[in-house]
Amino acid sequence: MQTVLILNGPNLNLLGKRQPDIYGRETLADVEWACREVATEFGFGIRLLQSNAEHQIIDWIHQAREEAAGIIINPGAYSHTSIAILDALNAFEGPVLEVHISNIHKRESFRHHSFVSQRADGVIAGFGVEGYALATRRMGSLLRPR
Ligand code: DHK
Repeated sequence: MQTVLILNGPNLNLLGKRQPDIYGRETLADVEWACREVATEFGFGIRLLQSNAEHQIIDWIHQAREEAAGIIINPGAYSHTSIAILDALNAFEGPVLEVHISNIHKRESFRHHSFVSQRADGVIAGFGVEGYALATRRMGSLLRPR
């Protein structure tokens, strides 16, 4: 069975608790549950991971080269700063979808640019945590074109 990695960057371990007015009250465990349901429908597996460390996210992307069919990534604040994560994603050959829970374009100007968007095959922003399940659905279409 193919696996899709769902990678989450810094502070997303606090999802559901931090700034709920911006990020909502659902947790990463809720996100995982919703994505697994969609992935099962399409016949692939998911592995949801979170780290506050840039190097860990890069190592997971490198591992994905051997182990994953696609990557869904919310790089958190690293979206706006990390050329290293962009470079790692450029070394991955499968589809990459970028998720932001909030609408980064409606927020501070330093959030408007994402390095990762230069590699992403699609970007979802401002759909709340529902964006992850939507990205998982899109990943299903990309992995199994009808
Ligand atoms: C999450 C974060 O932690 C922020 O640093 C980004 C993103 C936005 C989100 O909307 O999911 O700027």
